[in-house]
Amino acid sequence: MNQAALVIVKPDGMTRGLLSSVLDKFAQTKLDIIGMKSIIATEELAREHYNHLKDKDFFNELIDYLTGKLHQNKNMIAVIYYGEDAIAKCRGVAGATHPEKADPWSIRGAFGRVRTDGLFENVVHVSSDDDEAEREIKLWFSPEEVSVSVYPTDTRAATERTVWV
Ligand code: IDP
Ligand code: MG
Repeated sequence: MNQAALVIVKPDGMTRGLLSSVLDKFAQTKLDIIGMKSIIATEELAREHYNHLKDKDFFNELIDYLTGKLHQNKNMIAVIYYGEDAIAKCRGVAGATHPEKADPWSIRGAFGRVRTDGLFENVVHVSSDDDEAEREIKLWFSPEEVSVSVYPTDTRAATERTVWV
C-alpha cells in the first residue's frame, strides 16, 4: 500500500552536519520525496506535534529540543516520503527510539545519544502510523507544498497567501 511518512531532521542532526548522511540513508528506501522544506518549530507547533507525550516527564525538554533551544542550529529539514510501506521503511532506517537500543547501522544507532538529563537526542522524527502521518503532514505542510495529492484538499480555503514583493 502506498503511504506517506513525515521525516524531520531534528536540530541535533542539523547542528552536527548529518543532513546528507541522513538523506542518503533514507534514499536507500527508494521512496519518493513529495515535499521538503527548511523550518524552525515554534513552541506552539512543537507542542501540537508532540501533544500525545504531554504527560511525560521529559516533555518540556522535548519541546526545547524540537524548537532548537538545545542546539546551535534551530533549522530543521522536514521531508515527506511516499511509496509502498513508507512508514515501516522510514522507521527501519531511523532505528529504535532509544539510541542505545537502535541498530548501530540505523540513523539513531549511529548518530543518536542519550543526554545527561535523560532525553533521547535521536536525530530524526518519523511518523509511526497512517493516522499520525496524516495529522503531522497537515500540521507541518500546506497543500501547495506537497507535489502529490495525498489527502483531499479544499481550494475555497486558499483565500490568503503570502507573496514575494
Ligand atoms: P519516536 O520518535 O520513535 O516515534 P516517540 O515515543 O514518539 O518516539 O517519542 C518522541 C521523541 O521523544 C523521541 O524521538 C525522543 O526524542 C523522545 N523520547 C521518547 N521516549 C523517551 C524517553 O523514554 N526518554 C527520553 N526521551 C524520549
Ligand atoms: Mg513518535
